[in-house]
Amino acid sequence: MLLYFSYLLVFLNIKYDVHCVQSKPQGSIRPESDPVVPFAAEDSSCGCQNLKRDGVVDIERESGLLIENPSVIYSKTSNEKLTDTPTNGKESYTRSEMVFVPGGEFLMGTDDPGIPPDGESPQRKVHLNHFYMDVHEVSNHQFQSFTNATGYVTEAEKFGDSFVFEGLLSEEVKSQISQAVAAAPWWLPVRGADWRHPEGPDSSIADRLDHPVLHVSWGDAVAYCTWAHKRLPTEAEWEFACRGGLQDRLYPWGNKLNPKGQHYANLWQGEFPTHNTGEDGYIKTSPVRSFPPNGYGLYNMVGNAWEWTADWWTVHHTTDRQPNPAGPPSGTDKVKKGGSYMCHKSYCYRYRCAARSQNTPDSSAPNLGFRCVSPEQP
Ligand SMILES: *[C@@H]1O[C@H](CO)[C@@H](O)[C@H](O)[C@H]1NC(C)=O
Ligand SMILES: [Ca+2]
Ligand SMILES: [Ca+2]
Repeated sequence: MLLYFSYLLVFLNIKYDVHCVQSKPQGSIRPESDPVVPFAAEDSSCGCQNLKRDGVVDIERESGLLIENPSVIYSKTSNEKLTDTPTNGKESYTRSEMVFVPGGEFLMGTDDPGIPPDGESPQRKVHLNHFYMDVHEVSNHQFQSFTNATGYVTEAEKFGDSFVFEGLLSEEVKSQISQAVAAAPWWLPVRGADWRHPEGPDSSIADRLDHPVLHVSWGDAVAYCTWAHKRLPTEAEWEFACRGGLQDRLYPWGNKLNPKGQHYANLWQGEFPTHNTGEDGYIKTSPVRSFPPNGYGLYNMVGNAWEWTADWWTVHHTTDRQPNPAGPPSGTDKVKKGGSYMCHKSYCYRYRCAARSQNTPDSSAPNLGFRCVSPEQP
């Protein structure tokens, strides 16, 4: 914690200019050679990760939500498909549509890492068996089917709180919070914040049932997938799926972030952290079927919500060809992939297929969800 604090002090002088920090898994130490440089694209100090229940809070700050009237330049053509989420009938929600991902050999990671300390490199040959994957992030409605059927209580509900951005909170909720996280004052542990109440007790998912479920821990995600007779993808499966059949490209659709001026993912536009223009149509999450799907028919692999994977975190990878790699046998953090609606290149260039980040398994956050896979058609 002390060590962590010393990193923070680098940033914490100017309120609202502070954007993010990074903490390493407990016990590990940031190497001297790993510069802490905010606002650089290759910045390793991006805080897209690490909300920890021991009080170490660390994630990109959603200060854009403090803006009262964001200009929403709705990108119609890129979002045309967002309304086709099946909202009639529980069945379509409970049993998510899945697509076939063919498997085979692919190049995992990159030799041109955007954020070297994240262990994006080396690029390495990986062979995967085929599998089926949910076409979109697990939605609130789907998760509700699960909890209705099983009575499952999420970890955030058991803990009684989860982290929420200050900018998202109502004045009433804010006024009731006495404990802030000293090291990261923009993150507040909010009593009663959970998947049903993403911004605290006075918020609701009623108007976003087709958005990704949030505030779910790794264990919650595993419980859901198990219930659905599925499992979490390995990091390799997730990355293979993200690439959509393309080789060595940055994004699921290619190398250009905005082909023909269109948005292909729910990210952050504008200045981080002061202004989220919402140019892609969304300041917060978007429906799980928004934006064009990739070559395998998968929606929002990058952006919208981060997605848990099955693997424990490591930054050390063998260059030997690996068949169906599943990560280290143990660890402290789980790998998450894809970045979120809060990612901007200036501080969180992690909305690339090779990019990765980590959280402790009991973490829950307002920008972290998941989707499941299955070896056979369920
Ligand atoms: C879950 O149960 C609640 C309360 O009975 C109901 O309103 C809701 O529609 C149910 N959701 C699903 C997905 O079945
Ligand atoms: Ca957005
Ligand atoms: Ca996603």
